[in-house]
Amino acid sequence: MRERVPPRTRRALPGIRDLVKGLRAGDKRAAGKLISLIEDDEPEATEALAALHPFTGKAHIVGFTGPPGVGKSSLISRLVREFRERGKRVGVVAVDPTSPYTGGAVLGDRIRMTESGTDPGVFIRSMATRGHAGGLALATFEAVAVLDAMGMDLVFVETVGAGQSEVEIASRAHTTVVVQMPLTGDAVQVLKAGILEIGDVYVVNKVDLGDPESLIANLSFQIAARDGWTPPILKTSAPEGLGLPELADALLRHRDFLETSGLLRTRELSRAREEILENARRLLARQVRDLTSAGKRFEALAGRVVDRAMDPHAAAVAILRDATPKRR
Ligand SMILES: Nc1nc2c(ncn2[C@@H]2O[C@H](COP(=O)(O)OP(=O)(O)OP(=O)(O)O)[C@@H](O)[C@H]2O)c(=O)[nH]1
Ligand SMILES: [Mg+2]
Repeated sequence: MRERVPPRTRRALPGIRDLVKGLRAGDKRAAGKLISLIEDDEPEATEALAALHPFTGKAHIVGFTGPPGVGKSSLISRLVREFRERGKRVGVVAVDPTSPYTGGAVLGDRIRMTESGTDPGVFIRSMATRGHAGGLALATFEAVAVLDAMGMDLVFVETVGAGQSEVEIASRAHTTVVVQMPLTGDAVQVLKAGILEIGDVYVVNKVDLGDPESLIANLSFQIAARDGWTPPILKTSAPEGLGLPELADALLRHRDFLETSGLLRTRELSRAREEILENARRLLARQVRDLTSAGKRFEALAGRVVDRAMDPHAAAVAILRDATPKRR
């Protein structure tokens, strides 16, 4: 006998309500499901995020950026342990499906790097977000919002790769950690453009492998105090745990500084502005997609453009004029 599958209608909403309730109660399966909806850019995710929004805004969001292989994942794994020992709940969002977070290899056995891990105070998730109509940054911070609403005290965001967009994502956090490592041999260390402006905390990792002093001198020469905060430069060795308590302390100090100086609100406002615009762009993209897949009108416009009866810009204006704004 075949089970009857209810038609997919707007009655999917009670399901979302249950997911949100589950998430608030700390259910990791609910968190995983919600982040999957975000990854797939499902309209249900928008519904869920609207319901979650009042419960967000409590977590300390820390972004990590730095060249591939510099040790970001290793440092985050260590920090998760460090903050668990301090009684904090920690979430991690890694913006890359290739990041070695699944399988528990990085964190070892005590804390599994998967959402099914047994420690209720840790949730780690790698995200694949290519093709997200709102862009990578929006998808990332929607996932962060899920972990925030789940009650995580800290949420780490790891961006992988050396592109400008990854740097921008990391710097949208409350605290941005820029990770570098000393070069061995006598190669001259070249710092990526923009890196000197965005860091709230600088980490020179892998100090067990090379002499960090010239890099540190280089950094401290170039990094200036901003808005009353002088970014510290810390030395770490992730496998040995060297410098990790100091790094954890620096993150908390920066959070305190943001709160007492009022800069926390400034940063939140700037992120809110970005997110409003990204949501607007996504709405537009969805409307255009609906219209183009609706077919006839779109094909007619394409024909007019080819016939030189209309230019592509005017056709775009026409198609947007047709769009019926929907909230989703
Ligand atoms: N010797 C030494 N090895 C390290 C240190 N930190 C990380 N590693 C090693 O360096 C390699 C890359 O570390 P990851 O933590 O994956 O680096 P990542 O920056 O997250 O790399 P991507 O996500 O690919 O950009 C791994 O083999 C780590 O074990 C360190 O402080 N010392
Ligand atoms: Mg990594």
